[in-house]
Amino acid sequence: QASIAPGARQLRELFARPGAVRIAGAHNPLGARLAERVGFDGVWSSGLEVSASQGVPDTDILSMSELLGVASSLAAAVRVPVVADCDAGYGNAHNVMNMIRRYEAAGIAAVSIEDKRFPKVNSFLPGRQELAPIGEFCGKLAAAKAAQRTPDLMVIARIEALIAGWGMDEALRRGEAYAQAGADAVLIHAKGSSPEPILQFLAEWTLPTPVVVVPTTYHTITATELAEAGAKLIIYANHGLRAGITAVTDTFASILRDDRTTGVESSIAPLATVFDLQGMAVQKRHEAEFITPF
Ligand code: SPV
Ligand code: MG
Repeated sequence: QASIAPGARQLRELFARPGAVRIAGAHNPLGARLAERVGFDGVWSSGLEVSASQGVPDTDILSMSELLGVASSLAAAVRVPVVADCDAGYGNAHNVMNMIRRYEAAGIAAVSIEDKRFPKVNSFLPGRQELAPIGEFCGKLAAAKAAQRTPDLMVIARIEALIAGWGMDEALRRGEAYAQAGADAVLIHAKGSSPEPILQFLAEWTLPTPVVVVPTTYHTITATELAEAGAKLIIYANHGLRAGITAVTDTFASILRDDRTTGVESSIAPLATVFDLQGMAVQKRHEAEFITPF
């Protein structure tokens, strides 16, 4: 078994390479393995995916422990780094410090916290999108950096100014303050169908602090174009979840309609793939090594 660096070190090494790092959202270890298998550089432990998978809104309903449990299970299942969506940090700076210790101990490579008021609301939901004061959020970032015990864990500061309708100047002002407060990267989020605001932010960003983007609604732009514009980490945050919803719905409906499963057999994964993804081949090898000989 080849030894691999801890996730945080791996992520820093990926950041040091030219071009953008691409990661995909997951809400369980199976999804994380699918992302790893197709070749993503890492996995995003998505708050939206995890909350949706539990059937609750993405509005800080789940506790830190529940989200940590999932993030930790993803990190245990794959060899690529896991970046954890930690919403608004689950409270104030004290909560952030506790959160950092827990996520760090779970082998998470990077945590993202956003400058929303707790409880947060998913960025794509219309209505209340309240931002925390800049000073308060800088305090959370400084607390996060003070709390980490290993050098490599990255703290991503997520700017919600464009989401909340506060404009580009405010987004840049916040990003600069967050970099100053110690953030290892800033995430600029947007919810329009045009990539223009993101491209403008990238063009006006002058600090060496890397920029993270989440091209969910402005999906026509390619990763190559985003990388050329200066984005370092690209998060495909929820596509696995949404693909699953469509595929499962269509499959279930087809079974009821056809009165049998023959019509879906060719479009669903064979059981062999399921066994493979859950590590049956590895367990067989271990059986030969650790059980049968004794
Ligand atoms: C998530 O995946 O939970 C995110 C990204 O925070 S998004 O939902 O696209 O805002
Ligand atoms: Mg989220």
